[in-house]
Amino acid sequence: MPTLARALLTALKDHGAREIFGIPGDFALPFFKHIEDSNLLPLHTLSHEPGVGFAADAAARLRSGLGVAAVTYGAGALNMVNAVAQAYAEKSPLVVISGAPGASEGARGLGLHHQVKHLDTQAVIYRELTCDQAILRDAATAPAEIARVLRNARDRSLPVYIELPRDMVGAPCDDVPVLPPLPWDDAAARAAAAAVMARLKTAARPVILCGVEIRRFGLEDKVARLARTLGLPTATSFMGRGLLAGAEAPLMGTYLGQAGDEAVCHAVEDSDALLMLGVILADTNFGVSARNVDMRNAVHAFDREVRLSHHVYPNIPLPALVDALLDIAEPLGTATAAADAFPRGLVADDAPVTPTDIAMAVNDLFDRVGRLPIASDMGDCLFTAMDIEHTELVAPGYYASMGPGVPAGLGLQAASGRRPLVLVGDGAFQMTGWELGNCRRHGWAPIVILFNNRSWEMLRTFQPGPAYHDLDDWRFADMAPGMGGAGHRVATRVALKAALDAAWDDPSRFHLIEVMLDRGAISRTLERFVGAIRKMSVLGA
Ligand code: S1T
Ligand code: MG
Repeated sequence: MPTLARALLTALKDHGAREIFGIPGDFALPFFKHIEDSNLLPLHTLSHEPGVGFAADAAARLRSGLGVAAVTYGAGALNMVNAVAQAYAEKSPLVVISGAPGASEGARGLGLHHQVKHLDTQAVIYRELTCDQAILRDAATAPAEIARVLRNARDRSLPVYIELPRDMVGAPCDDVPVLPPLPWDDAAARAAAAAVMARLKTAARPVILCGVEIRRFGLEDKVARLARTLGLPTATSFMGRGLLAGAEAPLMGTYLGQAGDEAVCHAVEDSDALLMLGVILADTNFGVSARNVDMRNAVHAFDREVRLSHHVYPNIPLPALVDALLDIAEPLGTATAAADAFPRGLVADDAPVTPTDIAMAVNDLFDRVGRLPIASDMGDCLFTAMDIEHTELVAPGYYASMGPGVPAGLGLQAASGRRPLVLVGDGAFQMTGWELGNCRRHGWAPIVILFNNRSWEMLRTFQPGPAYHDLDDWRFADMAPGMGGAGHRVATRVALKAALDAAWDDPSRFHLIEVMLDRGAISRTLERFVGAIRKMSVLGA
């Protein structure tokens, strides 16, 4: 009979996990020993738990499968709360495994190190960040607990929490079963699909809007086929950026309200039957809409529910709805993909660099070597990414935390073996960019473009004036060699192109390209985003 640790590791692998990111602590050392000895899943340790959570979340998003973050009790797990919150808000199936004190340790009447108010304070906090939890105090019930929790992570694409007391790691434990998918009523899925199709048929301007759940449930090819069959104009939400990239679909582009392409904005907002598949109804997806989407005519399929004006079809998983729609889909239009309008052809001269130049340089590189997966942090780098060729993009498009950029890039390379491009601002790099120091021992070699405007520039666009937006010039590129990488500090377009080419030509280590930007030099998307928000005067003083 295997140990509880081995049964858990085998179950993670059986449910699609392919690696573990983590930082141990004394409450987690017995489990980490099992991870290494069992060799069931590779272990990638990093330097700070926020990075562990962001990296595991990115691996989950790229693979549309489970990401795993293993940490110690208290200081470790609570350090990772923000990253898990982002995974929850953005529907990423992140499995958090935390070590914990053994059953008898609390009985001595002493406060335990890493304990907060009570021994279960951490579990109480994680109940708010996850869709299911298991505290493995009994090896007899552990297999069923683990099976239930991992099925919820997989089928609901949300984080889950597993607490593993250190005195339980070696307990004999039965294997963990892989449960069948959460059940649903196929007749209800077909009824919902029929109602959706009837709505689309009677509409004059039906449009499809694609959101993150399409990626989370591995539905891109099916949705591309659905859009092609229906022949309807199709856009992605801000968070859904990069979806259907490379799939043949009548893709218009990314809907960014008034901050984005005008034709896409009008098509989505003027639609009398907007079919939203897997879209998070959030301010970053719809916050700068010129006109609110008319939800009375819209269809919203999200979080295992289909809403069609005032009708609600409960417990309809998105995959079931898409399959049912594919069964009855017929041509309703003749939409075709929009011509590629991404800026290309960087003029390699001595002019200072702007964010749009960075997008151009990246598009030119992609034309030359093929597309790279991108991890973007929060800041103008994410808005600049809207001008980059469609490719896999992992970014905090809704919860909008700073910090994921570099660790998510490491997660992308660990999960895919492909060299990623990371886009990050100087403020965000100050938070988690130092995880680059772990690349050498893991054999990772991301190309990192650091937008160094010596500023919290995005905040300054919201609130011009205060000096607290000013940051110092940390000369990040100078620090790269000491961390095992190469650094380039560039201030002109010709130097940017040379640095990007040199980085691509050297896959042996990470390359940190520190691009000096003037304060006030922002992307056109951020400019339009802030302009639209100003018009809505939600920024206050
Ligand atoms: N802390 C964390 C963890 N996440 C955040 N999103 C914020 C604070 C607020 C915040 C922004 S954008 C921003 C902050 C501080 C400045 C980002 O600076 P930098 O990385 O240098 O990028 P850029 O100069 O392009 O703005 C969002 C609005 O919440
Ligand atoms: Mg900045």
